[in-house]
Amino acid sequence: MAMQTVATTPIPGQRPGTSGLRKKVAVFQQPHYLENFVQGLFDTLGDAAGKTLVLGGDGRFHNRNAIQVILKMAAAHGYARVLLGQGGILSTPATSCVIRKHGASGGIILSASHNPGGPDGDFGIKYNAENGGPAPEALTEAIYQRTLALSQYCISNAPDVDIDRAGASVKIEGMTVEVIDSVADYAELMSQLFDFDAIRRLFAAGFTMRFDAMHAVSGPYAHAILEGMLDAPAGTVINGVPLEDFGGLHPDPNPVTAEELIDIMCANAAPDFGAASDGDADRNMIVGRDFVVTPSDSLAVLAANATVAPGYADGISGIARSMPTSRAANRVADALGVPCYETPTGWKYFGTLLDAGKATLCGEESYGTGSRHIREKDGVWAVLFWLNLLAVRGGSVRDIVTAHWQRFGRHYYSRHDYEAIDADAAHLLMQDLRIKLSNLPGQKLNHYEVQAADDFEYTDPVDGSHASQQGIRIMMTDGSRIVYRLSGTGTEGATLRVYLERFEADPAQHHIPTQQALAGLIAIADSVASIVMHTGRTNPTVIT
Ligand code: VG1
Ligand code: CO
Repeated sequence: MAMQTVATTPIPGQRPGTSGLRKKVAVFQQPHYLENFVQGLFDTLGDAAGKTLVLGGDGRFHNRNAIQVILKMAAAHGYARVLLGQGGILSTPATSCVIRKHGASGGIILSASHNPGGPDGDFGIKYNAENGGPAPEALTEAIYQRTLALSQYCISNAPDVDIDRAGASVKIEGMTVEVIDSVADYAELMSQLFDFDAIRRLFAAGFTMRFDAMHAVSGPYAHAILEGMLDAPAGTVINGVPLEDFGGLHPDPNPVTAEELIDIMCANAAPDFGAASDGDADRNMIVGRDFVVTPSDSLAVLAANATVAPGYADGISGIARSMPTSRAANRVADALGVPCYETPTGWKYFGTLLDAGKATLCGEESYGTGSRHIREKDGVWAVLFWLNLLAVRGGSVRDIVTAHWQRFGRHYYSRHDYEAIDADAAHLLMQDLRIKLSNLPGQKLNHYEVQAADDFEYTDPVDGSHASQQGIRIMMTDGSRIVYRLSGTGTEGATLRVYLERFEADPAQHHIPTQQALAGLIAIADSVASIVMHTGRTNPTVIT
């Protein structure tokens, strides 16, 4: 075994997006590609003596190769210890949990999350800091700058290590690799937050559920917790074995891509409760019998009922939501007398608020919900929270949500995605919109009137860091909104996201199909931004 220094040259384009560096697998397979990024990361982090790194991924194609490379580079960089998920498997929330529980200095997660996998799919790498949360913008930018100045990387020439035996401890140079159970620490944390006895009684009484793991990393967690610890019947978890290509499917838990679950939940004799999670298990979709819960509503419902769960029995200090997420959570925060923070898209912006105790629950419209228990959004956690709520309150998912609307009013909400459009055309669309902003207030558009229009900017109330150009908002006098953003997680062209929201106070008007309820705003969204003209698309590729 010996350390080696390998000459390299900078590779352009290694700037992390909303959640890490994501590229096609073929890009990551290029010589030095992964190594350059990891060296850029380690150089930026500095001295690793005495430090522990957590390492794992969502099991997608290229995961196992990348794990071996990173282990050898971590050894060369001087880490004392790596906690490695067995088989290279650790969900994003489990990584956050392990970092915090074991006092690690940070962790590397190999995942492209909800993006498809397999040899022709996507791969990704993200770094989480000591608090268990995604690296803040300043750190990811420093890593990127470092990748532009590299001339070499360091790696041990040790043989590959066996990553499949939990409990094993192997040495690479001076570094110890401990292979840990991928699920245990996380499952223990869940048992501390939720009333497992009540959920066990619910299943014992005949409550039925399907959890669609989408052949992604939530499978082992859902099996161990739902069927193992909570005695849900075998077969509750479907598609529960992680596959390198997710079975050729798109591991994104929304009603379009999780079609199998939606079909099950809409069939006769559907189970009482359905849920799905994404590639790295940080997202969740909640479904009742013939009833899909929007993520924005899910956050609001959990916030309004948080005290049913033992981990939140003392109530919540505040809520944080990403800007495009609906303001259903604000109404709950107002009723509870706690603040509701509005942050840019991406979980990294919640970290400071959680660390400072300002927010207890956080959520994004993109099927992400989480809390102070870790520093990532957490799919299985959200599902357990709903189970705890159903066990305590009784009734159906539909009952709970419609009662919530009756009390707080309903925020009709939808996101229209235009995927893989030409990147230049997408930027031009946003640029044109920015030019129009100052003229919009006061304009009458159909039966709406624009009250304000801006490009969302954010100053972190804890550390003062600033983010600009985080999404264009058009706000109407009746409280309706249209938001436009370009995605920061795609790997092909650009993706335009259009977020639509309309508030309806009158319970007699709560049963309109969502797209119909939003039809007026949808038409305005297209005409103001000239979406058809810029993108050549007459319809979105995905509607959630
Ligand atoms: C999307 C979502 C965002 C989420 C991010 C990472 O980002 O909109 O809310 O935090 O994915 O989720 P973007 O930039 O494509 O809109 V995950 O589960 O892919 O790590
Ligand atoms: Co994810």
